[in-house]
Order: sequence, then C-alpha cells, then structure tokens
Amino acid sequence: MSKANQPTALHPGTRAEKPDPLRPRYHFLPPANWMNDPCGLIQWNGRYHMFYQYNPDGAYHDAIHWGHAVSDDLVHWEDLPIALAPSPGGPDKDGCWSGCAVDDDGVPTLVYTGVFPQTVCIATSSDAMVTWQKFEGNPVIDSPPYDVRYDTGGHFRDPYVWRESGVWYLAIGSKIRDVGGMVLLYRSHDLINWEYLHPLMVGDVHKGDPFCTGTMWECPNLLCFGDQHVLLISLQATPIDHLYTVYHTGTCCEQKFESKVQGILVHGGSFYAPQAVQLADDRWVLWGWLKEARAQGMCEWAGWAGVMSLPLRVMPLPDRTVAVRPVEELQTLRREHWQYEDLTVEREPAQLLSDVKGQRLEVMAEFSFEGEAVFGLRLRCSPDGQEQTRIVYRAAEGQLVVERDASSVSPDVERNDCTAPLQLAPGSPLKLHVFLDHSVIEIFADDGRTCLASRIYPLRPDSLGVGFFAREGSVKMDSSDIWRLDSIWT
Ligand code: DQQ
Repeated sequence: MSKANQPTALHPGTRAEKPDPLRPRYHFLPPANWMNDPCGLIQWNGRYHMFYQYNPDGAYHDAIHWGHAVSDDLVHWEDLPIALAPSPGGPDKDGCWSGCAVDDDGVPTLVYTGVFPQTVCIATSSDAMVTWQKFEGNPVIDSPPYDVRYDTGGHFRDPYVWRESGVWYLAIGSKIRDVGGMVLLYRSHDLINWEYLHPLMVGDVHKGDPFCTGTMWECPNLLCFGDQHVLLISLQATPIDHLYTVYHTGTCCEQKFESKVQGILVHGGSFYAPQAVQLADDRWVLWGWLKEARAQGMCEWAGWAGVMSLPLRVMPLPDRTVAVRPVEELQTLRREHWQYEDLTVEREPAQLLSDVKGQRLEVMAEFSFEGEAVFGLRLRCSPDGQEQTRIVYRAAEGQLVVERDASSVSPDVERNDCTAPLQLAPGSPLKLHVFLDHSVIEIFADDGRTCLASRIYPLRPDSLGVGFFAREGSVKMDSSDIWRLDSIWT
C-alpha cells in the first residue's frame, strides 16, 4: 500500500454554530454540510468507528468524501478528520461512494466505491484509523463482470465484505437493465485479487413484489445469525426518489442465498442505505441515513442535510421476520421523567399534557382499545394546534401513520402521511416506543416488529406540546413513560 492520501483536513463548520431548532441533538450528524449513507462501521480496539458519505462543500450531494467519527458507547461521538477524499485523476476522482471496513489481520482496510465509472477500491491505515492510504493498484475491481446475460449499465457499487473460513467474500449492488436489481458475489484471498462467483440474488421489477422490485439494488449487507442469514437491500425504485430498505431472511448455502421471509425494515420513506456491524458482544447493530423531507433551499440555508438514525439492534424472530430495536445504551440519555397510568384517552382535540413539553423526548406507551379504534399521540404541538404531528393507530385499517398535514407552517416541506402496516391480534394492546429529536421521529411499535421513521419541520417556537387523543372508539392508556433526552454534544 502506498500513494498517500491527504484528506486530513478538519471539517469546515463547528458544532457550536448558530442555534437551529430543527437540528437533531442526540442523533449523529456531521458538524455541517451534507451526509448520506453510513459506511465502514467497525469496532476497533474497543471503540466504534463510523464513516459516512459526506460533502464538505455544502448541504448537497456532490464530490462525496468519507466523514469519520468515533464513539465509546454507540451514542456519543467525537469527530475525526475526513478519512477519504476523491483523488484527482484517480479511480475515485468523482467521489468515494459507499463501502465497508474490515480487519485484515490487524490492518484496518476500507473497501469502497470509486466513481466514475463505478469500481471497487481499497485503502488502509497504519495510525489506528486516523489517516488512510489508498492502494496504488486501485481499482481492485474495475467493472461489473462481463456476462452476456447482464446489462448492468455500469451500475456496480457499495461493496460489503466478510470473511468465512479464511476467504473474503464481497457482495455488491448492481442491476440488470429492464429486469431489476441484483447483488453480485465475489471471492478473494487477499482483498486485492477478486474472482466473480455469481449473483447472490436477482430481483424482478415486473412482478410487482415490493420486496424484489427496484431498478437498482444498493448497499447490500449480509448478516449471519448462526444458520440463518438476513440480507438487507436498499431499493432504488421508480420514481428515482422512491427509496426503501428491505430485509430477506433466509439461508446461505454454497454461497447462494435463498430468501424465505421478506419485509420492509423501516417504513416511512425517510430511512435508507443502512449498514450493519456485528459487535464484539455478538449484537448486530445498524444505522441508516434519514433523508431530509424539506426543500433543498431550506437545507442549504440551514447548512446541513441528512442525519443518522439511532443505533438499532437487528433481531430475527422465530417466525423469521426481523425486529429492530433501539440499543439499550440510549437509556443513558434519559433525564426528566414523567409517568402516567390508567388514563381514559380523551376525544380529539384532547388536552395537551400540562407538564410535558419538548423537542427531544422519548415516549413509551401502551394502549388498550376496542374494535375499530383510531387513536394516538400528538407531538410538536402549538397551543392552538396550528402546528402538530400525530402518530396514529388506525385499527380497522391495520395501519400506523404519522400524519404530517399540520406538522409545519412552512410550505416547503413534505406533509403527506407516512404509513406502516401494523395488524394487532384482537385484544392485544398497542405498544409504542417513540423518539423525537427536533426534526426526527423514529417509532418502534409492537417491540420493534413495525418501525417507522419520519421527518418534520415545525417552525413555531411554541410547538412543544405533547398529548394523547382518541378519534374513534374507546381507548385507555394503560401506562406511559416520557423522558426528556439529553444532547450528545457538549
Ligand atoms: N449512496 C452512495 C452510493 C449508494 C447510495 C453515494 C445509496 O454508493 O448506492 O453517495 O444512498
């Protein structure tokens, strides 16, 4: 490895910038500018490293670098110098797109996408991951496999690498023109020389199956849980801005993946391109990119765009569906606490809670209800209700919905409903676990079996109220705990 890479400049921007009421405070995001996918997640010498797609020049996607941060607890982060920057004239001259990190017998190694054209490149570090040297022989894979069956159009990105019995495997996102997305599989003994094996999985955009569709499959991740595997794929569908991540639970036999059960990992249209890492304690934890849902001009005015989801534990269940739950370490953020029990939920518009207000809250609530009830929780509510966001369970439709029609007085934000299917067995309570962080809402319902993430942009400074309401049917709130959460930045 040689050819010094010098992307060690510190981030422009600091964390003590102008107060911004929409900027999340306990979700990770860079000091300023654009971020998208998490990359290169790895636990190294006991610390958690996160890299991410980053544009140091502004709050828009261009000339992508790898930002870098490190944490001791999965929750609080310290910014490190930019890890990778495009090298003029190199295979990544137009950007260092997504990829992963591996431990090559003590040598930290990044495997990433160089553009354009889309290729696989590697870089290593010899100073405990502060600076990175790009391999002088990059790219290590210079194009998708030549195969007359596949017209990939050159779409070939987001390598995900793991080691099995001393052999490296690499899964990478691709597509077959007019057919659908595809994940290709390679093998290597040294991370440099790669042998193409076969597709790990191929979709079919024409079948109308929401789990196998998408014209391009991005950011594959293969998680191993003993004899069961979970394949995560981020689907780029049509129209192009319709992006979502699916999981396939199945088995991997002779390097072929057979999908048995599928689902959408996090509903709502904001969560995309997650990356998962197995920690030393065996937990699989992932972060996803939470996209903005406001006009580009608002992002550029604010000076930032994109935020990481909470760290989420991935747990396959006995029925082979996958639950996603916030990691326990987040409980260290809990501060002021309110508790309620056995309340009859008032009809809409119900009173707001008199003592709870906030932009940074965690809510755990359990409701019992009869029949076709419609009920939920209001957040970021102004006293007159002009601004409010409602998290609603519609029992008859079996839907959990974030109603954003009144979420902001701004005309430049998305205000459509964000919906997730949620069928509860008759008599079962609704269990909601909600995180609010200024412009971010993450919801884990039914112990993480149904997850929904959404973005909201309330502008009124008094949009701080919280309340429960019933629209249809009789509803009881059995218990609820609400905490104000701390900021992760000092
Ligand atoms: N983002 C990266 C690509 C990836 C996409 C570019 C997914 O590598 O396919 O920033 O959001």
